[in-house]
Amino acid sequence: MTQIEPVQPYPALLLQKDSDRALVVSDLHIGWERLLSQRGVHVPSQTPKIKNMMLRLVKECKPTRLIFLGDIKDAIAKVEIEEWRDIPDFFETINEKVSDIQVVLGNHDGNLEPLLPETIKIIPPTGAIFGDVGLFHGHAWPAPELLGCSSLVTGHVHPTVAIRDPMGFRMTRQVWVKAPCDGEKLAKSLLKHLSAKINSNSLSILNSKVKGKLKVSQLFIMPSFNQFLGGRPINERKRGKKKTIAFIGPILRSGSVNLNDAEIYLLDGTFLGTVDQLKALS
Ligand SMILES: [Mn+2]
Repeated sequence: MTQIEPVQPYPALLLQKDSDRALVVSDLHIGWERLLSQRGVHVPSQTPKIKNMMLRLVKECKPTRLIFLGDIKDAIAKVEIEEWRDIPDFFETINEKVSDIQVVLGNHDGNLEPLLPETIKIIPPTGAIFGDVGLFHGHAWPAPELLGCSSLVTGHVHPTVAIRDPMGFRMTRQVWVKAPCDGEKLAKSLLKHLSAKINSNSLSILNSKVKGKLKVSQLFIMPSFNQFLGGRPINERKRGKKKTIAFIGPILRSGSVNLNDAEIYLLDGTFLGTVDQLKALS
């Protein structure tokens, strides 16, 4: 059994299996200030704040491994000048505290490799496994092996909840999403996706690989570690704009994740209700 526990009140997850403890964070988007600066608002680098929060968590949780679940960078393909400075410095400092660091690549992590110390293990977007938990960023399909884990963890959508009060004011908060996931439906969609890419012989091998130990039954979506970022209100009533649909990634689009019945929690652990219940408030 792998224990899965949000670290209150942080956007961080602690996984425990025997004496192994993995601390998971997602969506740092280091260098996001550049967007402000391009529009004429200049603020100092916010990376020290992200770094300090990380150091505090490491001290508190004493992890044996750190897993970054994608979108370390903010610029999608390019490497901006701020990132040349901030990203190596961030990882060198953290690496002094925890030697085992894995980075699962997200959609913003083009050309990230040269910025990371050599000791850091880079993992493709198809994801990593820790105990009974499959971890991937969420913009791309996971590897079939991950479906043999009972829980999946992703980031990418920066989930928030939006609540409108009787005065008409709207507040949004970062949230955790815990959604039921139909493993068989997910396996079928994944195999369909793979069959378009590979020949039928390797497909039958994959088929047996997934079916033999299909276990996945729930999906956790992590809040972004960078708390300055905007997010997508998970209880939004109107969806359907092509752009949003494309953004949520293949696993949420596959129809195997029951978002309506997903449980929504604030970072301090407060249970708010299901997405369906919260839709009336958005
Ligand atoms: Mn992303």
